[in-house]
Amino acid sequence: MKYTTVARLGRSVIVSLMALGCYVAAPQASPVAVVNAGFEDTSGQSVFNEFTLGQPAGWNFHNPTGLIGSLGTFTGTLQPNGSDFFNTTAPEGSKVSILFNSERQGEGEYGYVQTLAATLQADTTYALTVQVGNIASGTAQNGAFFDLDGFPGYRVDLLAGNTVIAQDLNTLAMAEGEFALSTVSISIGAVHAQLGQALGIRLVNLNVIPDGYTQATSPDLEVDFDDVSLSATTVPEPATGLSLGLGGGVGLLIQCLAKRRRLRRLTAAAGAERH
Ligand SMILES: [Ca+2]
Ligand SMILES: [Ca+2]
Repeated sequence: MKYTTVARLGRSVIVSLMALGCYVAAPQASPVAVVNAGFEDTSGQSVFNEFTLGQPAGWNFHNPTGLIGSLGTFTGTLQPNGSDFFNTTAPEGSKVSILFNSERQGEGEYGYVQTLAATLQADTTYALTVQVGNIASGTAQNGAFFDLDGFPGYRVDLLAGNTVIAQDLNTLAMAEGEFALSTVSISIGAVHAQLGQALGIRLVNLNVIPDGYTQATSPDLEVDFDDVSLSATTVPEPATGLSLGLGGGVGLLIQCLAKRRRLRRLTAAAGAERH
């Protein structure tokens, strides 16, 4: 059968389904709550020039090699002014999170992790987006110069329980002073080993020394994150969705017609009983 014929038939089936009142709405993406998703809540942190230093509210540390807490490693936020460090202001709100170190370059990854209230659901597509920034060298408000040449790499993990179910492993390449949007998505079917386990988001500075440097000569290494967003879209059951193929659409049309015939028979029977 030619494609155009199939397409025409497909349209006819959909139009017929709608005319018969069998229309099924397209699935809608629902936001999944993330605490302090834009790092604007700096409560508990100390102010240092255009930075705040400490642990962002709602986020725990991912600290497998103990970098966080050691000399020269700083977490918290930066308020980019659009000229120093970044070519723009923050992608969301006025602040971005920082993962900075100047002493332990190349000694393992570190970052932030948040366990969400939501749990992994069957028949659902998840989409996680995060702005990732490659901070440029610059001078802070107190006149201190920071050499931030190069980029140490990043990773964004979507977790269920302790298991990574999807990730972006450093696929973006940002110029100095630029942000780019990382997207991680996964469709969960009827069966998955982590169903019901708490979802989580992990944002990582890979802390890899840029080419051409050693630890002794390495610039300070920093990755910035902002505007974390997770959505969940329920995937329709195969028998009821409009995303099914032509054969499935015809099947649904037949089901719908049969249902209408049954209703008509019941209505006629009820009418006959009343007379
Ligand atoms: Ca922000
Ligand atoms: Ca840089």
